[in-house]
Amino acid sequence: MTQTNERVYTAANAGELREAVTRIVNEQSVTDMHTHLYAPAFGELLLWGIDEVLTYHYLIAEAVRASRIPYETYWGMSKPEQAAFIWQTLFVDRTPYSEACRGVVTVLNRLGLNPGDGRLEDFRAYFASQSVEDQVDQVFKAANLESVVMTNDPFDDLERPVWEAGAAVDPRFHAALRIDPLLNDWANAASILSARGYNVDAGFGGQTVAEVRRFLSEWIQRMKARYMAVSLPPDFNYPDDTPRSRVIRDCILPTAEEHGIPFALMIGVKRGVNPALKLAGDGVGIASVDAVERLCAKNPSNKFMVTMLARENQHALCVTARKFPNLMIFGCWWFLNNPVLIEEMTRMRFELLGSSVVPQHSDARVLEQVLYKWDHSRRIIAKVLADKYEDLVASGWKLSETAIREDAERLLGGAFWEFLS
Ligand code: HDL
Ligand code: ZN
Repeated sequence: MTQTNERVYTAANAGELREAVTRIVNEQSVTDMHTHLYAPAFGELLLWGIDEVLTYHYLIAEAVRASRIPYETYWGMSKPEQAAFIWQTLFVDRTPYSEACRGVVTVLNRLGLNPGDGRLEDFRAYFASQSVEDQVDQVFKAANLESVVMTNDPFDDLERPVWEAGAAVDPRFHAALRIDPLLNDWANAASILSARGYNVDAGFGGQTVAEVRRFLSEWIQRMKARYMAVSLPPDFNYPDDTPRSRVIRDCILPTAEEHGIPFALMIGVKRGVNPALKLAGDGVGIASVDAVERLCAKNPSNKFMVTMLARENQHALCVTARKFPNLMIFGCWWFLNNPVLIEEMTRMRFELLGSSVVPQHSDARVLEQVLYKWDHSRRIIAKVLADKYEDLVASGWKLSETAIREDAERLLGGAFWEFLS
């Protein structure tokens, strides 16, 4: 609602809108609802610093492609040698205008280091002078982050002990329970759970369903998980006669409903299309939005958050979100996290869903990446929002700064928290 004597935008002063939208979007702190960051309590699992920024798997793929370096030669190098190789290949020998490369330039620039003619040794000296706690504070402040959601995997042998030791986790780092092995590698996950004392067998005999639900509940409570999440291949279908559908139907959905948390599905990843690239070796495939429709239609008391990896799936996913209030779509995931596709998807979502969408998440794996991922995305979100506002006031609407602020708050975290509540 409009407050007295505040600025109001109409067709007459629409030219001033863009500046106001940019200012307000930049001032609005963000909840980054899907990352691979970890609170400092998780030690080495939190990646930060220039060598980690440069050896981001997106850049490994680009450097290996550009140089045609034999895989074993690259993997035989130490982390600093890999970082130096990537810096030389993508930033010295070539112009770094790809999105992942430009991201490194933005990170260095935002930290006050001179990417243009800076040397890797100078960057390393800067990071060596920082403590991880100070770096977290500085980066969260500079990126204007309110908090992030981690990706927490109880099947990970490095991470699990930190939770079991009851470590105090920085409240800016929320947890999400990630359960890919349970849904994508059932037989192996069943034997792991059985070895850990859950009465589970791959044939779903006896107490299996109840025991899988006990496992999920224990970890949701231990982590205070905001949601449960899984990444799924392009051929994901629901329902079908696979163990995946059985675990979703009998274990995940009733447990998510019991705890009042969403189930997040990230659909369309083809794991290991080039195993030699390791983490950088995953690809993309067009998936079925029909499965999302059936999940949402059959389970009206469950909440679903969905992001899909293929550009070709985005319009149908927006339409499906219009059909199901228990579906929140989110982010421009992975290979979609590039300006051309972020703009296309954000425009489509604003025109079909208004502010009832989570337009972006960072997927950051390295702390400093939030600096570029949010700078770059805020710019595009502000541009598209200003375009839509200009269309709106041209149709006769009166737009207050309060309304712009409320929209920005909803888009940069509010819609996510409202959906969780
Ligand atoms: O499965 C996921 O959550 C993906 O985001 C993968 O972690 C992927 O490797 C990635 O980092 N994408 O940005
Ligand atoms: Zn991710």
